[in-house]
Amino acid sequence: MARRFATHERREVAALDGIWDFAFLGDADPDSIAVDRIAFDDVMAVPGCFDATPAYAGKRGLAAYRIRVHVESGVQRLVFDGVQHWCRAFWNGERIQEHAGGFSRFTAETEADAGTAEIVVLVDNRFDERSPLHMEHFDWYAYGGLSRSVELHRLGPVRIDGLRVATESVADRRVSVRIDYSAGTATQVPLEIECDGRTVLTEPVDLQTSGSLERILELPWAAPWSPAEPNLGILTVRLGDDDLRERFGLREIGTENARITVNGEPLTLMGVNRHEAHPQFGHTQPEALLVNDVQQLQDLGCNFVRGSHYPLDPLFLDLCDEAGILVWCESIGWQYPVEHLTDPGFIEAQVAHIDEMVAASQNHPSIILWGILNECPSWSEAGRPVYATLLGRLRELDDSRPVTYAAINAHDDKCFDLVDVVAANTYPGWYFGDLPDIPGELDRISARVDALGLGDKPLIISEIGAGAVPGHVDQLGSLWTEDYQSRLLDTVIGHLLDGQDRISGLAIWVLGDFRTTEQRDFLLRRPRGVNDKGLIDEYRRPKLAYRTVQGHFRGEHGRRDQA
Ligand code: ADA
Repeated sequence: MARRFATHERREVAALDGIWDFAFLGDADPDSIAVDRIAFDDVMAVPGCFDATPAYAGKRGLAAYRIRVHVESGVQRLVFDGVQHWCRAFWNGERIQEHAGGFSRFTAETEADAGTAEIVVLVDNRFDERSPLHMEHFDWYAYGGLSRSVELHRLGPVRIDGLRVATESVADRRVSVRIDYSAGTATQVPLEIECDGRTVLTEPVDLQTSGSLERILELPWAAPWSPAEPNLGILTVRLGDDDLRERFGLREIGTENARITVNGEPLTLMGVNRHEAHPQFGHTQPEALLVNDVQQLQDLGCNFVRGSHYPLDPLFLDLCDEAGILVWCESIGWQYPVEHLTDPGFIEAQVAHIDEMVAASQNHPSIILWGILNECPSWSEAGRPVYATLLGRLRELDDSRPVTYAAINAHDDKCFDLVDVVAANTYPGWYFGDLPDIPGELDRISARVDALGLGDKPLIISEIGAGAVPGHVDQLGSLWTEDYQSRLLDTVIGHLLDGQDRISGLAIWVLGDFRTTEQRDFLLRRPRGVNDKGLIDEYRRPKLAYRTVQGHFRGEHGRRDQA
């Protein structure tokens, strides 16, 4: 997959991105498909979303993708960076993997003889019980397809399955490294770790059939990562004949006096939410689009972006690491009903998805917050155990970052005590009240959090905004005009800059316009079928509010002024 560094030097890796054979099978039941008899009558780009192309626009159903590859004998690992949103993978007709849930990396393995192999992936974008994480009422269009890159890795008997690099101490330039491995049998192999071209460790290690190796490394030359100085290091691990490279940043995230800190420096987060969507590419994020988006985040003066509402493209995270943009990364969720949240199958799927999110993204220094379950029933007693379970899982996997969720109604919320950072979505001046009500609403949220005895926790307004149909103006500056959106955001940011310092983070809803669900009640509230609360439209053209926000963010809260 397109990354900003090579992830392997020794391991044989083939990028399978390109044009695959394609067939749209529509309403078919995947269990009834004879994979060797599919009539592949079309082609499709990988990565890509078939239902964002003109020929299959808006289609829901089963689709089949096929590619033929030449392989040497041995264990083959397919690495999928994201498939929307259910799939079943076949290797020469044999089923090797099934996966539900888009936006997260998973793998499929098989042992193969040398020769040409045929890989077929059945992909389904329908909403049903096979995909408990995806629901039709979400306020975004759930595009289908092999939406992110696919790679084929050839593995030897000893394989590195995962690598975690975590800062132990910035002052002492110390990191901990955990290498997850598997080996056919118990064996002894050399372990070498190199950082920034210097060998930092060489030793023989005894491996079991699978396990983890943990080491502490001193890297006296390494410069810390911060938003102002986003210094990055590259760590190469070689274990037997396998290897894995990861990029990391030496930095510590904390919370202190109701603020998030990076390397002990308190921050005010000023930024936006961002969806990974484009009218022509669906959830696929072409490299040029990612560069565009990061440039616009920088141009706006954002030091913060919330990846709403699912795990992010690895290349976007690479670019944020380099730009020093701080990221809130969250698991998929959007107003799941209580019954959904309390279903054990759903919880199991969320835990698996969180595990995949953390495994794929944990080494990005730009990620300063893990989040879960956007706007779900954290207001209900029934929801509380789910929040406790999922936040607990995040802490278990990674105790180096604070955890949070965006609450739909801060005034009734019942789970704020479970998080490290409190976050509230609110739409004064849009879904309720008028422009003059905005300051009072922000102050009331702050007061409620303090009244709960949580005055020491940072508080982020994780969504706030207004719809603006691109180019729409009128003499009154009424709802849906660019002018109204601009005035609303001016009022919000103006209040926060005018001494409201209880709130230490803001993520405006939203960077770019994006297509919403096809559900009729939604469409009636979303002109053009688009959620148009963007500062830019879906083709990234700035609206009036872009300049307003930029004026504020680049002034007192300019990105480079932080940390
Ligand atoms: C919610 C939700 C967003 C979006 C927004 C809106 O806050 O979290 O995903 O739907 O409302 O535009 O109404």
